[in-house]
Amino acid sequence: MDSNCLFCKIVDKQVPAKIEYEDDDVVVFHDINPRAPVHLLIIPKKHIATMMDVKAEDLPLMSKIHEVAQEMYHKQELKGMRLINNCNKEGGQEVFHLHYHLWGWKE
Ligand code: DGP
Repeated sequence: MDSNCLFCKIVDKQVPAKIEYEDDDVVVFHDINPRAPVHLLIIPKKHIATMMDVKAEDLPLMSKIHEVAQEMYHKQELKGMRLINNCNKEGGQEVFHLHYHLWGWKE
């Protein structure tokens, strides 16, 4: 855990969030500023700053994130979704803890 990281604080329940799903590796919560009818953030519990910091040893975690995205698709009864990662400031990243935006549409 990085004590200066907002999303680590959400993982640690120091900062409240509307949590949709949690297991040993991953947390899913609603984005505070939704940009789609369903806007979830899927994050690893492990602090990884950006997608470019993902290592080969993290590949099972990346696979898990995709599995959880599929689960959220069914749970939210979506008909379509986008899974988006903003990488680095120039790529629009504001929070430097790896996260995937799940934008979903029910119709
Ligand atoms: P990005 O630009 O990809 O780093 O997206 C960061 C997202 O995090 C942005 O859509 C807003 C969301 N966000 C920022 N602070 C909070 C917070 O305290 N709680 C929740 N639920 N979402 C947050």
